[in-house]
Amino acid sequence: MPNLTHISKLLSKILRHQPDLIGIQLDENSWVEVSTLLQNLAKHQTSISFEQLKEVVYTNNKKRFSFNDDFSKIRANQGHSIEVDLALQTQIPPDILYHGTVEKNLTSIFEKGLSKMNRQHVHLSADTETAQKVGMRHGKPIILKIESKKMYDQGYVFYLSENHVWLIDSVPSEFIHL
Ligand code: HQG
Repeated sequence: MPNLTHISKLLSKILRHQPDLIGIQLDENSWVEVSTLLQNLAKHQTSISFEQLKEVVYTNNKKRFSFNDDFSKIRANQGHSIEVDLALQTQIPPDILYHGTVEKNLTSIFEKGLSKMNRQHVHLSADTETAQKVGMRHGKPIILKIESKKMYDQGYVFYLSENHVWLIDSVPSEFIHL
């Protein structure tokens, strides 16, 4: 059986970006039947058991996936590029949230603000360590401070994913500081 990290990466790809890679469809809230997922993975050279799938979900370092209450469905908690409605609850953010990026993006970010690019939301975190890790995925990390409470007070809507990623449509540059 492939290792857990490999399965997790494959699941991220399928459940956030390309369900058609293994011939499945997500429902409008991003769920897919666990049985369909496992059957179609098996058809595509990745036979894993329900127990192994549970292990991936529960040991995942960022809690990227969730089951529904009766374990019949699974979905990715955030990070989608395909259009889904995660039915997220709006939340009051802390005073400051953080965004990890890299230097080459800064001119554009300070000109246009933060955009969701290929994803459904801009991703922010409550701690600098997470922002550091997110930035590091693109190169030498730079951490931006976002005046989230001020934005909230001005009517911007914030969501918090199941795995504690703060999500928002966009962040205008006036609220972004180095
Ligand atoms: C940048 C991972 C130029 C933005 C992480 C980032 C996260 C701009 C890149 C999640 C810009 C997009 C998302 C603008 C934004 N001009 N560059 N106006 N606005 N950018 O990967 O936030 O491990 O789509 O700074 O942990 O890096 O997959 O977003 O550098 O939570 O679970 O455009 O992905 O989660 O890159 O990461 P991404 P992200 P997983």
